[in-house]
Amino acid sequence: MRAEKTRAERERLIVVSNRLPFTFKKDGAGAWRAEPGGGGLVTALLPVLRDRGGMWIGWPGTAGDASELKEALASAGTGAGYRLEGVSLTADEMDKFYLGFSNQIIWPLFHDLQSLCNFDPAYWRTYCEVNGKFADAVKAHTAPGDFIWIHDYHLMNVAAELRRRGVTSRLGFFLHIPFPSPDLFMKLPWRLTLLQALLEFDLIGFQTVLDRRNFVQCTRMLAKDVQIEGRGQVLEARVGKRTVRIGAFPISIDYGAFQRRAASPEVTAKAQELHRLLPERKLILGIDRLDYTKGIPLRLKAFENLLERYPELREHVSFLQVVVPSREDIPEYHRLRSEIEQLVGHINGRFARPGGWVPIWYEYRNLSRLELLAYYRAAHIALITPLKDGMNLVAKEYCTCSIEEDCVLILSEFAGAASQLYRGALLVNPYDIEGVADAIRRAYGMHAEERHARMRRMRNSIREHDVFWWVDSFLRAAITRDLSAFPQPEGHLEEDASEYQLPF
Ligand code: GDG
Repeated sequence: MRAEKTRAERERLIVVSNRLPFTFKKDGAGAWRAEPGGGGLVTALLPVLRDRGGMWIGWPGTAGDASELKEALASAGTGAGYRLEGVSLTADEMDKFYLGFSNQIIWPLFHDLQSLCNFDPAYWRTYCEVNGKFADAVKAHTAPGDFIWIHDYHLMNVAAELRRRGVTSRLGFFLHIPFPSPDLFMKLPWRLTLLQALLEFDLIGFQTVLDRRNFVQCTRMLAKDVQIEGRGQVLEARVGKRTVRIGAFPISIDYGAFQRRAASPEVTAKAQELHRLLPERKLILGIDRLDYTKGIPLRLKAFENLLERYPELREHVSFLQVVVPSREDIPEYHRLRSEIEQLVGHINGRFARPGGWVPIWYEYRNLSRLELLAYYRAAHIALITPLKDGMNLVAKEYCTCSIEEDCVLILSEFAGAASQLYRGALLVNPYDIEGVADAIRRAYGMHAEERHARMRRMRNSIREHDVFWWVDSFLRAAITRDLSAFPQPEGHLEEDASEYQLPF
């Protein structure tokens, strides 16, 4: 163990993601300025990157030549405590690699929405080229012995491109979105190449055992000579002479930081202000990026169904739906926004009372951190009903910020978070409009004792398996020799559980 630790400590950690954890904007004088992006991933990786003298490689967020940003990258890196290296992408590459292959093929397909895919072969070609560009950057800035951790569906080909360039360093990959069942993965015209590319990594991490099982099944169907064995959190695949580890590592949040900030006087005051606006009413909250996977129209229909079937709840609940702008360059997202806004107008038009109650408060904007936490703290019920979601951190953040433990989480059984929070949340099928309406009614009438017990269970689980646990377990899975140290984490669904066996 000691020898393994020493080896791990010596290795630099190189993180590679589509976007760098900073955004770069020009100031009034025309100089580039870096603004740090928040987020649990950055927070969790920061101590490791600082200790090991690490580096983050990614696209800086502006089309054009990253060398223009050299100074801004260097000074942002000095401030952050790790190096930043930019990968330049042209507008055409962004169009075909990011908006095209990543977000019009992989994103819908891996979220079970095959009918929204646009299988344009030009997208695939550019995806391969851009993954090659990332591999060039990784090769140029790393040394043998570094541990290279690549993130997410934009960069699934990078290991294959690195091996082609002779890089022998150990490579890890984490998929933040779900991995689809074979029925869906088989639709992908480039399925075999992509699967073989993933098997070039040394460790492949998924959010849940269900995603890992889907990957294992696809591998068994497409790559018959690969033997996969093991139990617990991490399995092993024999790929020729190599061993590839395949694990389930549910991502999480910085529990301590969220809880502390939620308890701050500013957040408390803002949450109380919201309660004053809603006397005698329960606040139901939905917060999502604008995305068709988040199930917003069906959720609004479920709320309408609630008001229709349970008129006694009218004027006693208000639904605050925040939609955060996202991927506005894709036509599908425009259509979705119009659909949501029409539904909100329709439902408010049907039930609102002049000068009085408005059933849905709708906000289409980015919230500040303070607003976000105040909304979490103020809401009596969170309604998180994605059609499919890798994990869904909003669910974990909501529970963590509910420091009085006196509220209810309604959660889609198709969110990765359900495999961890199923004992505390009210699980729903987001396609079942009446079922979701009934869950809201149940949450509304739930006794305080049950609310506390459920919330405490979820908060304990999130505290125990926070984002630092996630980073640590992924990195240990990459280096440890003894996989018996990786039983399935307690309280998470097991390999043989399917979403249809969840307790309701
Ligand atoms: C992908 C996978 C997986 C949201 N609105 C505002 C805001 N947020 C923050 C939340 C949360 C994050 O954005 C959203 O995280 P999610 O997990 O819900 O969703 P995706 O962005 O789709 O992320 C997902 C995740 O990767 C991690 O692996 O869980 O399944 O799809 O942290 O707090 N933050 C601020 N203002 C907002 O208006 N400041």
